[in-house]
Amino acid sequence: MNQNEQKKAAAERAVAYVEEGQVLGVGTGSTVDFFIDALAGAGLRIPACVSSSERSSKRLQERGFRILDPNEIDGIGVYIDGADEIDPGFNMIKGGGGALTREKILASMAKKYVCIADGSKAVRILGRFPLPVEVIPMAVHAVARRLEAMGGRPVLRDFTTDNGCKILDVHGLSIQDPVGLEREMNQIPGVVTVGLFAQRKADVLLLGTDEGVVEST
Ligand code: ABF
Repeated sequence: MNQNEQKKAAAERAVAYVEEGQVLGVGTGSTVDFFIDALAGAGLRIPACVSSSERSSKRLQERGFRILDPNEIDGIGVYIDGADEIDPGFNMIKGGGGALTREKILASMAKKYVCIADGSKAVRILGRFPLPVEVIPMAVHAVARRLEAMGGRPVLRDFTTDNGCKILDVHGLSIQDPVGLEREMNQIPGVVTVGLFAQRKADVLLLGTDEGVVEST
């Protein structure tokens, strides 16, 4: 299977994790796009969805799903989203698409996080993919200096997030302690969100591979 076929296979498998009658959390990305299409064909009873981007909300609405604001609900049953990297402990780097803050909020509200990804996303140690860090604009320079002091090489992305903030992509990290690094980076004044999902990591991984979808919990 090529990369797209792996994404599609993982996404289709995720439909089995959707809980009927509960608000569904939906992430963002090309793998999630495949999931939304598969969900639309499944005919499940889903009262509403919350999504991590305008892009996913639009795709869901076009297929007949009702979208709610997260402020209107108390929690999410299942949250289905992709990743840029995932390690054997299910810690993830996310935010390549720039939606990391909304993704982290929805992940924190969910009882279960199901990660869908193609085989290229599975790594032994996180960090080859530059770690996205969303930052308040006036703090970009100060935060960049702090990230350098932690051994990273931050590069400012030419992009403004849905929250009006900037993203520093931190290169050159080899993340041995994902929980500790997430905690440490979260303490830097001006950091909105770190794209390290370790304190709230995935519960289930559906990984598309040449041999089919590998399902692990
Ligand atoms: C979201 O989509 C992001 O956290 C991650 O950056 C991206 C993965 O994209 P794709 O599914 O297109 O590889 O999950």
